[in-house]
Amino acid sequence: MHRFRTTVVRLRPLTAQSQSRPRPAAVGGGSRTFQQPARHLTSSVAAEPFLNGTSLNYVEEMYYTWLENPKNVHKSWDVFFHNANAGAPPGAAYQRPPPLTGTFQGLAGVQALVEAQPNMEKLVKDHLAVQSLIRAYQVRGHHIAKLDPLDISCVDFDDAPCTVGFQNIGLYDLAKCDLDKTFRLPTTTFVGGNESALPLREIIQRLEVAYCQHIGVEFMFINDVEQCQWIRQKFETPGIMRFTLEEKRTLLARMIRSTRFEEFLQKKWSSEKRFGLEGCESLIPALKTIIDKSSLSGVESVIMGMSHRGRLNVLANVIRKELEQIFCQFDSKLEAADEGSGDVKYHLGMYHKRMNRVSNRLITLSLVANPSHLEAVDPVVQGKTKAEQFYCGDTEGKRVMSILLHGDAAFAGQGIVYETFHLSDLPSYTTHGTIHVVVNNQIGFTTDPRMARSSPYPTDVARVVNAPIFHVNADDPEAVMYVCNVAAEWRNTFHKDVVVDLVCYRRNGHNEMDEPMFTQPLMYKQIKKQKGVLQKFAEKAIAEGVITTQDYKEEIVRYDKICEEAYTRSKDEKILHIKHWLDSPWPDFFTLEGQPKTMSCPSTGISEEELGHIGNIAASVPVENFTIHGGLRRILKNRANMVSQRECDWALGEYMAFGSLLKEGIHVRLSGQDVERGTFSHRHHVLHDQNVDKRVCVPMDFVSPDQAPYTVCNSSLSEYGVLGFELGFAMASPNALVLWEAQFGDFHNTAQCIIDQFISPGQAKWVRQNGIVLLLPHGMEGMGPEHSSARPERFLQMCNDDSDVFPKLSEDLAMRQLYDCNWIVVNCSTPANYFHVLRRQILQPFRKPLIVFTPKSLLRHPEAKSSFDDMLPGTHFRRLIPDDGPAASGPQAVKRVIFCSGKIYYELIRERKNRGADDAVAVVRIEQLSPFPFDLVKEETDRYPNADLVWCQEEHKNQGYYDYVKPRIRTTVRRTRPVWYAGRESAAAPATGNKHTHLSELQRLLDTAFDLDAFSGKC
Ligand SMILES: Cc1ncc(C[n+]2csc(CCOP(=O)(O)OP(=O)(O)O)c2C)c(N)n1
Ligand SMILES: [Mg+2]
Repeated sequence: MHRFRTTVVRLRPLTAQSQSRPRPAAVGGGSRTFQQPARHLTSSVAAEPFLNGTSLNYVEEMYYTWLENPKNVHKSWDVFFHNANAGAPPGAAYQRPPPLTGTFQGLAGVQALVEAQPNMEKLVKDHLAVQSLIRAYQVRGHHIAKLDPLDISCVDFDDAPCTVGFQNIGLYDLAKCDLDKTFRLPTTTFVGGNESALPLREIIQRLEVAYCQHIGVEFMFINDVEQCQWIRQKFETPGIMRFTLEEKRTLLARMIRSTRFEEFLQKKWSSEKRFGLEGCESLIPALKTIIDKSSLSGVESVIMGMSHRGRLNVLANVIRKELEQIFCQFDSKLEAADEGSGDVKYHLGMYHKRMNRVSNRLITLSLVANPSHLEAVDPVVQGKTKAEQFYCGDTEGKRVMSILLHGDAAFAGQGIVYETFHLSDLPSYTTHGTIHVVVNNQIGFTTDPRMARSSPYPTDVARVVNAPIFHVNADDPEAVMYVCNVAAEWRNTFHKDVVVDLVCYRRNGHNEMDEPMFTQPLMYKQIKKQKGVLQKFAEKAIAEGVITTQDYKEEIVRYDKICEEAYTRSKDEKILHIKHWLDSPWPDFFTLEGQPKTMSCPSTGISEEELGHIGNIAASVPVENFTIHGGLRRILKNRANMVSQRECDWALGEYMAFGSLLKEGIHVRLSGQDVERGTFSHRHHVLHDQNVDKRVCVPMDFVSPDQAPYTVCNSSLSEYGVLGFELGFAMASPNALVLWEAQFGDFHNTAQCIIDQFISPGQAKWVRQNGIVLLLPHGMEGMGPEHSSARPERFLQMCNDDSDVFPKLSEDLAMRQLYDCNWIVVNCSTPANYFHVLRRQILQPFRKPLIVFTPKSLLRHPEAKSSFDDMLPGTHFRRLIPDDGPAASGPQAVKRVIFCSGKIYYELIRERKNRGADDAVAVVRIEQLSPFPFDLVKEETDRYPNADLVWCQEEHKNQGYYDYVKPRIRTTVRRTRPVWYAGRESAAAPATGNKHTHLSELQRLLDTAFDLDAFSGKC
């Protein structure tokens, strides 16, 4: 009894879940009122020895069965439920069941029944025990499943004891003699098939087959009963894992391709790194099964992300990249045809449309190019998938889906995996279910899982989103194929994430040159003894008569010949075209040669009428009976006033840019933390009804009846995940303005990997363009070391323009510079310029990432406003804004030109006015920092021949823009004039935490900027 109690205690949290199962409709019409048995019974549990917390499960089972048909339960239960429904007080109803024939007749009758059923307690206990045992298999069967082909698994379940198996029935107070007794099966199992009761021995045997062979199903944490039942049915139903002869032959053929491909590469290029798949060859049939099944259910496009392991094999045998294109990548003599750095072969992406032979439907497969940084591509794939779904109106993910492949160490170790999972169920980020496949070779480079993670499985991170996890022994290709089928069906049914954990091994070292015996001697002794999976599977298939030995050998010869022929053809390739490895082509956007269709950009201004119209939308609540907050009413009124005065603040400038692009059919998507309102409460793109929960209004949706859709979405609190996602979204189409806004600019560094590995060098590595916009609030406003700097110095340091080369001046210089740059970095000082730069992003004939340092206090600065005149047709983005005051009218008399960027401009002109230095000092704003406006800076330095040149910034000297602009201004003046510095001194932190220090630093730098003797005598 003690052991039984222990088991019960252990299982209690699990049994509690069963109370949430859907209730079957009551039979026989409306008379049954006993709708919540668990609750009725709980109240009287204390009074009844056999009805404790755990037995509720059993009673509940009985109740549902009785509801379906009273004859399906023992008469005593029938009477009991009948009486309870007839109004018997709960305690009395089950304490003293009445005689079998009558209605409730009082305690004497009930006593008679108990006496007539002396084994009642034992009966209940045994049924409970069987039910617990079944549940234990469902919960813990995977603990003892034979998942590891090497049989050395280091999965550590801590103190969780094994509670299943014949040897453990004692834990449930069952004895050997019970094995041949027949037990009713609860509705939470499908092991019975068509039987509703089975001998215990048979129940256990079937559970062993379902849960403890080569598949370990982890799903009981899912808190949706329907989903649990679905999985149980898929794995418990007797004989469910059967394949046709045809399916088995296809599987073998795929195993042959997978295995022989690696062997071929090994034979031809034995000293090249390829991160082969040996030890997990069943990955290829796994992916192909998922794709076949998904194609059959209507999926037309699959977007994949993966790291190094097996990538070439996936390209060759899943995506079907021409083999010669892969082989020629191994030729070190091939010249690169494209500009840029290119990338190593196991990072390149691919896009391919082909006929799926199983479904006979066209399917597009793309593999997104990725950096070495493991898992970084995950959110990018999700974003691209979401975009493709969005643009084809696939609101439920039925036509476009993603597959993510992971390594075991990376899946457990990289936080981006978790961040990406958390996007999976958010309305503006969900891709309606991703299939994750983990190549779990039980090692990460040289590190053993026992040192690499604290969770038993590498897949435990997926539990947070209630994704079922199917662990499978990758040495059993049939089991692999089965779980992949189920995973694809799961996604197609529930549109939620699912994980396939391919438990395998890595036959070689981390790469083919690496010696694994240094660090994993025992594992690799075992691996050396391990028969290859193809050989094992082929032997089984031959023994079962699936294929003859001769057919098998011929199939191998056939595939080897395909490889050889492709190898011969690959020798004809003279030039390496990275653009043949494009993952996201934009065929209509470029010419057939992949060039921009023009090299000019039209005016980014819009008509007065349009400005007025969009401005009025921005100032209105365009739906009836919608109560907005009083403070917002004031904001909107203020906007209306600005519109009537023909001017814009920052928020209105942004509105004009978005609204006009939407009107022109360009989708705009703004995503990031709290972007709907705006961190600084200036934007208010989503209005909330003050009286009705969740009722919102997005005025931007009312710009024009045939406008493109506007997406504005508050994101999860993740930078890495969300920026990656938006980058992927922007990848799908050039005809969308996709913006990610950081809460404060400095938080972008938690997404540094996306910036460093994808955004900055993406085009150079992968010949693909991307027009993503990063909005990074920036400015020294006394808020302390954080919340101040978006780190302009880092973005500028990564710009690819040459500080020492003054470009050849020409009409199209600005466009050429933009075309050649890796990204554009701006700090706009006026709403009009912000408006123009956003519109230019779309109107220019190519796509480049745009980094915008956005203001905070300037959002409400009375002078940081623009007139409609600066936004009308014929106006453009101004890369540099010259001084237009007295200094510009008398340039010869100007003693100093202060170049600056961003908010400091307003501090400078205020100080200049205070000092009466308007004639002596010119203040010039560089709005586009990179590509650097050499031509316009030259005009300014030429205009003021007698002035000294100063760069002024509010950031510290080793930060901000100084190191970037100084050599470029020097190049502009052919190093004939020095460029002095007025700004904060070098420092480790971006800003002081002390308000007083902040203000005195500011004053000091302004003093220097206007002290015309500050630099005399220095050189
Ligand atoms: C973010 C990141 N950190 C470190 C590395 C270096 N690295 C490359 S492969 C690897 C091991 C990966 O192990 P696992 O995810 O299990 O994949 P496997 O190589 O075993 O297939 C490491 C640490 C990397 N590529 N990316
Ligand atoms: Mg690994």
